[in-house]
Amino acid sequence: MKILIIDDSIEKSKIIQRILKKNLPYTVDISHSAEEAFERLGFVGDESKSHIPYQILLMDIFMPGMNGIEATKKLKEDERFQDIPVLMITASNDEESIDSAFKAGAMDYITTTPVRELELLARINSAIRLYNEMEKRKNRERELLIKTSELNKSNRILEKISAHDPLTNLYNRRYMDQFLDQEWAKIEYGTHSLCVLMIDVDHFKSYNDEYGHQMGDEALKKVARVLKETAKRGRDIAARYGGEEFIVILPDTKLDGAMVVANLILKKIKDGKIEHKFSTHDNFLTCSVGVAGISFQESLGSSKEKLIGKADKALYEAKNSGRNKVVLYE
Ligand code: GH3
Ligand code: MG
Ligand code: MG
Repeated sequence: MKILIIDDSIEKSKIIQRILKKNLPYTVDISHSAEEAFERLGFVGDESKSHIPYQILLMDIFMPGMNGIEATKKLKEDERFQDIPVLMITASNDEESIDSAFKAGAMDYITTTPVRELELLARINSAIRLYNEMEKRKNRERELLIKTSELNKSNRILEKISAHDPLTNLYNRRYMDQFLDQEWAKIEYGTHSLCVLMIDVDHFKSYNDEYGHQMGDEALKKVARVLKETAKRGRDIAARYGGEEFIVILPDTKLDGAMVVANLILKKIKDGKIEHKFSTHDNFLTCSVGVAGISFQESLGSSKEKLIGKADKALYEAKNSGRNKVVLYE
């Protein structure tokens, strides 16, 4: 702890310094003017300096040049010095200047005609206590800030985890449900329809049986990548519905647009040439897609479950009529 006495009176400052040094284990320095003190404090010159070399200031009210009230006001306007306790030194109980000193930001004052040792020490001790309390508070605030930012980070991670499927990194069913609710609420008169594609990998059980579960997982990841890069317009999302079934939601999209996306998915998966001996198509992995859409008019009195049900029916139709194809619900 370092204390700085700022007083133009050599005699008075020495008396105060002697008392403080005799009773406290702290360094006590003297500056004979506000200007000199500013230099010691690093207040002038290097504005970026964050380390303040003194923790308590004793400031004479009346000094030639800049007086103590002005000096206190200037210091307190600087964020770095706002929490440093400033004790005013005054020869008399001049109410007006004491009042201005408090307004300038002083925490207390001592009268020095004469200097009373006990009173001086009591005031200094309460300034030290105040300083320590403020330091503790600042440390707690810093810790809290760190904790809050760690917590925000964990929350972001948790949010991501709770919305995504860990294998494919696509959205999961939970998120898809919420998303569909939101999009359902956004369907308005005059907008295009809201479309959904249900995608199911063909003969995937036999793929697993033939190539093993790990290869199966890799194949699902590849399918997921195709879905993600194909459903990429505006608010489009792809999600894992469960197992080897996926869903793509295309908000504000006409049915013919949804058919384009569905056929593109089919083609890209075939072009991915994932070998599958028991496939119905050239020994490569394929999928089937059911497409359904709903316009504003149709959405009245309907529900998102019904929309998914239609896409599911179309998918069933695609499976029954040979797989590896897109079927539109009609
Ligand atoms: P269909 O052409 O009629 O869709 O036949 P299918 O064999 O694909 O359909 P079925 O529902 O009989 O089998 C789906 C298989 O998908 C069963 C399961 O082994 C596999 N599967 C589901 N989830 C996963 C997964 O996370 N990883 C792996 N490797 N396989 C999975
Ligand atoms: Mg399947
Ligand atoms: Mg299935």
